[in-house]
Amino acid sequence: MERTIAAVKGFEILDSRGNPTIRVRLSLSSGLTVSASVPSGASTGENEASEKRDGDPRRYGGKGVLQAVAAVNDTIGPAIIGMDAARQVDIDQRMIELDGTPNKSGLGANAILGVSMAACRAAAEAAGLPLYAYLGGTTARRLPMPMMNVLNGGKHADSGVDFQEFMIVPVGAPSFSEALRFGAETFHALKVLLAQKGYATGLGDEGGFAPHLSDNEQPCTLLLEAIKAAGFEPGRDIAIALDPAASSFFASESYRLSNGKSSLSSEQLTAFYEIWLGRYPIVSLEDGLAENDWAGFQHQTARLGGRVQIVGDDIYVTNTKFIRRGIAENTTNAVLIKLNQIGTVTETIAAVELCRQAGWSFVVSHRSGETEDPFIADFAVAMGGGQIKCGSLSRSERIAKYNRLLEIEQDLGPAALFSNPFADRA
Ligand code: 2PG
Ligand code: MG
Repeated sequence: MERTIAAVKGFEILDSRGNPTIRVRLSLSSGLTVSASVPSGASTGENEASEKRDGDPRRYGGKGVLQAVAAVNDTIGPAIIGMDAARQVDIDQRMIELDGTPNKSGLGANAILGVSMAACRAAAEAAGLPLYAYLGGTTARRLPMPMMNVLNGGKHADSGVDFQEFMIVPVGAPSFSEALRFGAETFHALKVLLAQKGYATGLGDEGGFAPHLSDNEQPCTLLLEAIKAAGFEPGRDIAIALDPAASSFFASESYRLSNGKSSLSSEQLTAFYEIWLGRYPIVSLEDGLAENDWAGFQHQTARLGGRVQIVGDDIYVTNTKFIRRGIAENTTNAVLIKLNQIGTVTETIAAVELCRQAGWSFVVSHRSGETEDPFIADFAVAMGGGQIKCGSLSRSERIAKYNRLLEIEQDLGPAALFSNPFADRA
């Protein structure tokens, strides 16, 4: 059969931080060859599927991925050669069995995901369909609202700001391409503003600015100023989304904010966010609390969930086991979806399906260490959830996703849908 997997080859490439990651090239018996590349996080959840790194200090400071490459070439390849590339569930299941561990630490989630994505892309191409239509069906046509991380802090920058991501969300844009324009114009206005105020305009890991600021709130006021300077109205045209990534400043049972020199309980931190909701047009709050603070999240969702989207990232790690608990306990009202947190396309789609069943929203997401592979752009359209976060308006590994979404918008023509996912919360 033309769709039969004929060859699988993994090798080391570099990600956007200059660290090794894995690329898989997969060929079908028809001769068709595709590749897929795996991203890597910095603020990782402790329950994420395990990314295999060599730990050999003589290569890339221990970050080499030659063992994961060997897993692809010596173990996974021989086991899936001969399989139909369109049998995604079977291929993913076969790799899970070969791995034999609960967190994919046997072969490495990076090895497994590279093959999973490559098989998916090969099957789409063999079917003569763009990836978004292959995965999402012929009626997949919703372009996602982008959340664009224009100010980077936390583990993605060296800026003294505890909170990791300050994102702009062009809720008033009529189309994806206009949303991108709103974002880019605000990004440029922000640069001018930072320069005028004497701040550095160097970039953080996700392509947003990373100035040294005096506290965690200053980024929000700067965003408001930049939105206005670009000629938009905060709230109506462009709203704000936050990912404090609170696991990264949680220690010894409290939240430690370096700038304020304060140590807050989970309820105090939620009260702090509540004040911000009154001051800024915030539509989405991701990882406002730490990954094991289930009770804190439940309280936060009860208190703020009617006004703002409460997104769980590190707490769920795209794993249906944790998302199911979250749904049962009303822990949040939305989930961040990252393919490499769980390690296969099949399991990522299962996480999305669980959100859909519960009536929860979900946000398809990049990692802070990315490659030029735009897989998640197609994936977001296929899943139809209407939200994506893939970084700022600079750095090609981020722009690759936006440009692919522009291409999909062109492809769909007048059939494309785009709307404000937060309209009912306004
Ligand atoms: C996050 C991600 C992506 P990282 O926390 O949501 O922005 O960061 O990839 O470093 O985990
Ligand atoms: Mg996050």
